[in-house]
Amino acid sequence: MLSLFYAPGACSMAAHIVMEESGEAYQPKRMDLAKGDQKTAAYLKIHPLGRVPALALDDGSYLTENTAILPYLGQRFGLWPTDPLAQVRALSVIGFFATNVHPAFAHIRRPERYTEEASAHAGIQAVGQRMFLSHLHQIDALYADREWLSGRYSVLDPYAWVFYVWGQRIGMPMSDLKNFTALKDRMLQRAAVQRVMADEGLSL
Ligand SMILES: N[C@@H](CCC(=O)N[C@@H](CS)C(=O)NCC(=O)O)C(=O)O
Repeated sequence: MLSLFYAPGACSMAAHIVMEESGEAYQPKRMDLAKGDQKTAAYLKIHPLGRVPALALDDGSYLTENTAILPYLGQRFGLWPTDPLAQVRALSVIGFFATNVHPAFAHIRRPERYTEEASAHAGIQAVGQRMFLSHLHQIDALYADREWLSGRYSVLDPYAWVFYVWGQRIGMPMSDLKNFTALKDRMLQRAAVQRVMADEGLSL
């Protein structure tokens, strides 16, 4: 049985939604990031960077990084494209999310990751705000002509949804992003998303 290490409101929301969509029994392992659950010696053996998500696989080994976890779960649960070109396009989107959109948000929320000079934090956060907003517009454009990023619902959509939640949380002008807001509304109709929101204590 799979186990998912996740934290409320974190990027692990994507994998959490996918697990709930799957209908497969799994062990949810809730982490409290504020308390430092991710920095315990036991968890650092699972994820040496001390981050969520992490997935414990059926054979007892672990998988880390959204770039690997989401394609793995997508392939396991039929939430991943089957056409070879569509598959690499999906990887391209996941790469964009993991290496551009998420780090832009980290510049805002975790400037201490980027400098030891507290006086430089405001500048890093300002750059992060600009980058994150510009990426939210890029995501909005991706949804301009489609309901789901891959043509049909896939792991890409819960991952995109994470950034909508974060944008809302930090007061970005999310309602200006009509296509992305429509995606958010479609996601809110899904029972799996409703269950994850209830479990993680989220509201939108
Ligand atoms: N590249 C990683 C990023 C994971 C990550 O940064 N997770 C955050 C939550 S969104 C975390 O665990 N932060 C805890 C910490 O920094 O102590 C991935 O995509 O899986």
